[in-house]
Amino acid sequence: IATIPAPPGLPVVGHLHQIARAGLIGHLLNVSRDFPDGIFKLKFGSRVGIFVTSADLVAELSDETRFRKVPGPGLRIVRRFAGDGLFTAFTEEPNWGRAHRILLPAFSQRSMRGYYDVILQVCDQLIAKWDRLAGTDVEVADDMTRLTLDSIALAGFGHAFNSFEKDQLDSFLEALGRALGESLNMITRLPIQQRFAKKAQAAFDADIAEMNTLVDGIIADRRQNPTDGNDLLNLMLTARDPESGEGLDDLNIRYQVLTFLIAGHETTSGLLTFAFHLLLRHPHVLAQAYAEVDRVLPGDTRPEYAHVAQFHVIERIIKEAQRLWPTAPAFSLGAYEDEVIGGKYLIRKDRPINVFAPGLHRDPKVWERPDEFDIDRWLPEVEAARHPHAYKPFGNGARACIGRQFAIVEAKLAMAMILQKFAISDPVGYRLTIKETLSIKPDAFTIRIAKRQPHE
Ligand code: MNH
Repeated sequence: IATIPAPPGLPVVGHLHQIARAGLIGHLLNVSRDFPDGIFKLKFGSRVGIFVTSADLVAELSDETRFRKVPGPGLRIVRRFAGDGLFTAFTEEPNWGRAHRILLPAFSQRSMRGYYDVILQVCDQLIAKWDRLAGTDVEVADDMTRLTLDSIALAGFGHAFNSFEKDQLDSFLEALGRALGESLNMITRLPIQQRFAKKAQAAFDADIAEMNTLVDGIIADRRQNPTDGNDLLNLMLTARDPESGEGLDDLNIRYQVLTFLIAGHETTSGLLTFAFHLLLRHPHVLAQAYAEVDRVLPGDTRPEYAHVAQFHVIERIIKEAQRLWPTAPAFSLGAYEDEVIGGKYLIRKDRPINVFAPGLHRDPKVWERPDEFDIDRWLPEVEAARHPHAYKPFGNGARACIGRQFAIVEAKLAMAMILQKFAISDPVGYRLTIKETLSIKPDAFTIRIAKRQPHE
């Protein structure tokens, strides 16, 4: 049995003081480069976090007979507002299996076809806004957030945020942003600091109350104005678990609605923002994307659902963006019993151990030139030959992302529609800095947009 290696740190705070500078994700990425075996631990005050970045070790952790998702410290704080909703539930909690079985039909191929028209409608609003702004610089993450929040709210719950009609982002997003930021603060604060953070605690409670007010309004509205069809909210309100015969209780429905409003927009908007950043850094790939869009959607062709499957270059761009900058950068697993991984590292039963995706996605034993943006890694024959556990942007197994099809369709459609209509450029030469909540996105990234001329 070997001890899990750690970088040098200070006795009381451990490695906390080193984190502030590069941000948690940047710090973990830096540290992971010093541990080519792909496992290390860091001390956050009194707590120890174990991080895994080797594809071989992740293959073991992905064995669902030995390990399952166990929410780590961050998600345990998010449980204060998302409770036992799908994302933050422990795998053994009855409401996880119940909600999983009830909501899975909402992500079938047939349902996706239905959501397509809603997503298209919201993409139209983005395009209309950018048409008005043509010739100026736009804040990419903000408009991607408007797009993804509005589409999950409309497709899942029939709720119209109408974010593109407003200059300010919805106040729900501000409450959420502060609550997620505070969740992150809480896990990197020492217990003594936490006791003195009374103001932050009060603000956290107020932000949760504001989010609940919105969610309760959405639920009450549907109860008063029932609709046909099996969108997410109708399934939550009426469907029964085929296994137990039970439906979801009112508190759990509140948790699920909030969970989908959060999980359904944060990561997809970050993905699109990273993808545009990477495209502007790699003009030859951007040119390939334009060529594909002009081939699949010549002139003013209106995109249809069947077109989405034809965007192969865009799909590879999205996959490669998710490799370098997976917007849900970590997930945690726990062993059912004490386990040894890699033949020598003891993993204690139920103790959360983190898969750090930006590190895994650059495991030097799997990925050549790991820091390089290269969409040809996703040519079918190249992808087929790859280590099966080297890429986990959507998590693993039964607890993997339930919304991944929704996210991919939305990201592909949005990127195609933007490239069909606009020439994009980066006149300031943006240098990537990452904004971390629990997900990651490029901070303060703007691009210049111009209407494309017919012959361009
Ligand atoms: Mn999503 C779980 C990443 C888009 C709803 N999602 C996960 C997990 C990852 C993830 C990783 C597993 C987390 C863990 O193991 O702790 N999700 C993404 C990314 C995108 C994304 C990178 C976009 C890109 N997710 C979406 C969308 C929706 C959604 C869109 C909803 C429409 N995700 C969820 C839900 C879960 C989840 C719900 C929890 C599933 C479960 O545990 O049953």
